[in-house]
Amino acid sequence: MSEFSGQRITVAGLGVSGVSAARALAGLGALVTVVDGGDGPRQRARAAELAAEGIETRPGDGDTLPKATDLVVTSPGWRPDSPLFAAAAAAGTEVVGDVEIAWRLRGPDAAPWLAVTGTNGKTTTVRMLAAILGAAGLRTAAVGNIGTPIVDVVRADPAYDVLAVELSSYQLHWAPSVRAHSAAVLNLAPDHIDWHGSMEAYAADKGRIYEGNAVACVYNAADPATEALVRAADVTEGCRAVAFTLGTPDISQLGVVDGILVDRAFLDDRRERAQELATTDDIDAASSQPAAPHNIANALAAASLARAYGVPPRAVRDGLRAFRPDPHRIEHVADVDGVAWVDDSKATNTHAAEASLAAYPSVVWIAGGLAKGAAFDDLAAGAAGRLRGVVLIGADRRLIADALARHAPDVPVVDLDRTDTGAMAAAVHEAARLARPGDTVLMAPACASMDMFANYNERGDAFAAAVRTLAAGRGGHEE
Ligand code: UMA
Repeated sequence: MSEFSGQRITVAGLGVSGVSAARALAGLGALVTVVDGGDGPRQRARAAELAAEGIETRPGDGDTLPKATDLVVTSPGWRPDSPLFAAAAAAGTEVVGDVEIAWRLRGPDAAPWLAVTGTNGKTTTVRMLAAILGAAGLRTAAVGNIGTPIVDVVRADPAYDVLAVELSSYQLHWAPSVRAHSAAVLNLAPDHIDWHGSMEAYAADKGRIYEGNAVACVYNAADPATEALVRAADVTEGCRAVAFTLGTPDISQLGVVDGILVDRAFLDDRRERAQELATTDDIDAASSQPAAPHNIANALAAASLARAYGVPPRAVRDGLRAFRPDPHRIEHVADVDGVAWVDDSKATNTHAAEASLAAYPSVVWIAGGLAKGAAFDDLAAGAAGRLRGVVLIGADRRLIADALARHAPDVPVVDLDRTDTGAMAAAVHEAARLARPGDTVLMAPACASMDMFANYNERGDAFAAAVRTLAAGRGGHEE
């Protein structure tokens, strides 16, 4: 018998996490109703699938709490101030996320979690971590915000040895009991402020990842905000604070010396010695490009968590060599008439866009989408000297246009005034007109994609398709 058996559970959201939670809970004998504010083709298709399995669904009504609900299980994207949760609070009903359910479903011998959060680099780091754990011969999976709901793997048979878990600030907000073996916060910059209400609330939710850590709290030596979260956390007795740095590491740090990733944290004689783990050339060894600094930082964070779990140095090297980066993350799509076209659709916030804009000397920048409460002044001021021109699309493009007018008044801006899916092809056309040989056209929107696309993958695919059409017309060279 499970604690959920016979309970009346309302699941909020007919998305990836809601469907997975609903199926798992119904399978354990809970009486599940899934509600969703949307009533589009996607929600209706999922509602039909669940209804066929005997699960009640209410697409088109995300505000009404079904009668006699014992527990609400929310998908991560639902804001804490949603009317459904006000109704739950009024009724004295607990609200938790699907990650919390996954934690409560673990058996006594369940796989420990190595958890990663941060404003940027989470997905890459978790994938690197899974590659390293796999190279050590461990049965593992990269799960969580990366796209595979954790509920789907916690009760897998045969069981996993250890899980590499990406947790977003939303998921951490709704998962009060999760206690990772070890966890890392990669960096902290403003994002999702509209959802959390303030930067402080966002940071506090991120900091939850360190609560109750058993072996190591991993932070970024270059980002004091991440260290402050470690200091504020209530961890298990004996848990250590370990930092990663792009410089020479101190004791209890992992860092880089002459292109070699070294560990001065997870070896007995760390006062006298450093353990070589890999070289920077091992990171994405298949690419001809030298590893970018942020990816070296991600590799060090992944190595820190793997070493905290006891993985040998050779597996760190082998895992990093085997790792392949995600599509849509600073992905070179084609060269056309001496102009490089780069897809960084994954840059869904200003911090990520700033990092990729800084990598190119002369850029035509395609930007815009859902701003999520962000301000664009710092980004516009920092990029001004590198911008050949800007093409704006999406719902919140005016915010970027206004910031550019303040900080880069001489840069030509094409405001497409469109939010339809076809706007990306028009943006590529305008960018081609602005670009000169030697420039890079960079689609790094600094915004979420959901105003125009299902997700950032679809946005990146639309960009790449438009660039390929352009290349075919002009005889360009595709990657
Ligand atoms: N919905 C409502 N009312 C709301 C909000 C949503 O009815 O107020 C409904 C929508 O109509 C939709 C469903 O809820 O049908 C979607 O729920 P969701 O937005 O929580 O999305 P899921 O499909 O369940 O996907 C979630 C994560 N999405 C978000 O956090 C927004 C996915 O992360 C994650 O991969 C997945 O769970 C599995 O764990 C995506 C993401 O954008 C990649 N994450 C953000 C980020 O990385 O910045 C945090």
